[in-house]
Amino acid sequence: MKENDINQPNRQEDKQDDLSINKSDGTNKFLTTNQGVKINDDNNSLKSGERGPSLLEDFILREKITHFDHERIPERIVHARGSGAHGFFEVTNPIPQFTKAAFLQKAGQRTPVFTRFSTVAGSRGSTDLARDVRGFSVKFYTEEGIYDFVGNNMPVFFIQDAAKFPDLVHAVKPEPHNEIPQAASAHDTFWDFISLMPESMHMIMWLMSDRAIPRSYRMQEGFGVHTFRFINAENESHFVKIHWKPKLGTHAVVWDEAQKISGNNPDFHRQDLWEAIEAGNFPEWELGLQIIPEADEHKFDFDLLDPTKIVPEELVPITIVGRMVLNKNPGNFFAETEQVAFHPGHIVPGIDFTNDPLLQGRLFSYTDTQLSRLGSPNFHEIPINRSISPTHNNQRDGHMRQEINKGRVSYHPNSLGGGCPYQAMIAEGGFTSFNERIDAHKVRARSNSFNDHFSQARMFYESQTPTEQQHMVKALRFELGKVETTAIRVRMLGLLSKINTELAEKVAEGLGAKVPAQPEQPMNHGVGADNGGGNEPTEISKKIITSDALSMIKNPTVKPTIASRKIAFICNHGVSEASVMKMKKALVAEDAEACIIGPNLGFASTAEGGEIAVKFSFFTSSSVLFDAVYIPDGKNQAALQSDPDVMEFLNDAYRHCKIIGTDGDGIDLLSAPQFMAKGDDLKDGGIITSTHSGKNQFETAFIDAVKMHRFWQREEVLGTNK
Ligand code: HDE
Repeated sequence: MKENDINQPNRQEDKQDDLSINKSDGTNKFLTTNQGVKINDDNNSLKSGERGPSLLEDFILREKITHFDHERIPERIVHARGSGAHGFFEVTNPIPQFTKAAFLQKAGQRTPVFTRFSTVAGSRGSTDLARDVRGFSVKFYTEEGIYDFVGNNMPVFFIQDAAKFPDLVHAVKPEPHNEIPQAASAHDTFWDFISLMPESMHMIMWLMSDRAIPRSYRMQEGFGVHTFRFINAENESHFVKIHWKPKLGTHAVVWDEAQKISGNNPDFHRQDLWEAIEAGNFPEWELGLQIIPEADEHKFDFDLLDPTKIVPEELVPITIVGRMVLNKNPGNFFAETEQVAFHPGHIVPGIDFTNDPLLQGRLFSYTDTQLSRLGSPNFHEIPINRSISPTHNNQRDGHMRQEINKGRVSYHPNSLGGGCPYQAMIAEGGFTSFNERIDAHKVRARSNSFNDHFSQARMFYESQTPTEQQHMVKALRFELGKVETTAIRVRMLGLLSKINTELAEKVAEGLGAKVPAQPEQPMNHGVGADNGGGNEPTEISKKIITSDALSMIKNPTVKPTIASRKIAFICNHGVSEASVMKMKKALVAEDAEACIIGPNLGFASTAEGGEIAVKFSFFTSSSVLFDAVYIPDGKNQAALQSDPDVMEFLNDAYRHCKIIGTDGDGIDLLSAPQFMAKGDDLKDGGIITSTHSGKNQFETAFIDAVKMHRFWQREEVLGTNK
């Protein structure tokens, strides 16, 4: 292991080399016990006679079964379901003026990372497509030790104080008496809690938006949520909000689609991440920072320490400082993705905390949880968690200790060990906390500056396009529609009316309920029994603005790309090979994937007398697993109308506002009235045909349409926007 030297940044290979120490491969090796004894018969236990009882002395059987019995560890209390990948972070715009963190000093400098994405509420085996927040954690193996970014795909949180976290999680998890429902917030206990927690309203707006059902882990943003501090070499502090911006843009599926994906492929996001990396479509994000001088701390009409607030990008623009590329799948899910242990308290010199009371509580929780999950204070020695800059200290022993510390000295100060390991001066990289002045009474209370719970919730809702707003209305109708207790629904309608009356009215209409004239005052909310102070909502701030960055459709970072998108080619026997190949070539040139679907697996015969390989059949596949549909030319294409699986495929694609392209006679498959108004009049501009687009530009017209992700105007035709 090399000495940690900030002039010698770690390379991605350094962590891979470090992991390789623990890798094992049984190829061309004898089967052995854990004690290294070669096994002669792994199929039969030792018995007293061929038909007799097994013998206790069978150490091979005992070892194998015992190990198996203990294979499982407790899943994460939250974020149990996740997927991870290796990669690197590269500085594009060094910021030594803001931080002395060694890994952010030089353009082109790379740091190995391991990144894990997750849902929050569901168990390890639950669906990827739950309506939920997504965790976004990045372990940076820097030359100064581990820095963990432990964020979410939404920039705010449900609660303002760590004391409420166990309550929040108890409320959202399956109800304790019957453990129903799995990976879903649509149930009474969650909305009971939320309806009594006005501070959660901003987060609820995000959770009810399509951000909660991403198209892919690769197409979601990441946010640090809390305000952090960056400290430079002069010990000056700046407040920082941390963002990850996906290179592929931020995209979601629609709720009906999400539910169907959960049935068709509950591993949809996990598989998407895995396959993209295997195919060389390496997911990439830009790291952006909103940097706020210390002197501007009180400049905003919200508190920078309040994790239910964002700093609108219009007020403080984002500075891009680097990029993260994920380019290597884990070799072993358990060893890497399951055993990785993130902690917002893993920081390096140049990064520090603020007094956000949610963050402060997290600083306790993450080590504590690893003790029960991974079972020992030595979890930092597990290969995926191991720092690749050297570690030396006087901590000793404990369960499963791997390190063999030399010598008789395990204390500091010492003379017998020459004073080693010695403390580092600041100039030598020694960590010091930011020297913040604190002069206060000890109180169990919350600052009044945390009291405005509705302005930013309203800003979020009013920044969305009508399509996105309608999706939120429907999400709320769905979620509250699953709530059985009427009083909870009504209480929620009261809170929604404080965000936007039209929103509340529309949700109420779907629920067959009335918005209460006077929203119910939440019980015991944030107020201690005696102090009378606390956190009652105040009047809404006057300075409401809208922010395009909050909408996924208007977002200025929308990227015009179809890279890695999966396009379903609907092919009957007799399909035109020329029509298939021309579109396939155009898509591959854009790094998209042409997925041939046919009546049966294997091959489809072509009009030209040849065959094309068929990877999916209409029976094994479903439209929700693809981004768009292409129907190539071919005399027999229309005959597929008699196949209910094909029609379900097309109806779903149409309903989910996907782009459908047809070449030549392919359009005949769409002759049903749900696609065509009359004759050859198309129902909408999301159907791109070779005749309408002009033969030469057809492929380009189709690709440009797919770049829009979805043809949302179709919802008006369908009436699904009601
Ligand atoms: Fe976490 N959170 N959290 N959290 N969190 C955990 O740590 C906790 C919060 C986040 O991929 C746990 O190792 C408390 C906010 C992610 O392994 C646990 C509070 C944000 C992950 C824990 C919060 C997060 C976790 C469970 C409120 C976004 C998955 C297993 C005070 C900024 C990390 C574990 C991974 C995991 C506690 C709130 C993000 C129990 C007490 C806010 C991405 O320690």
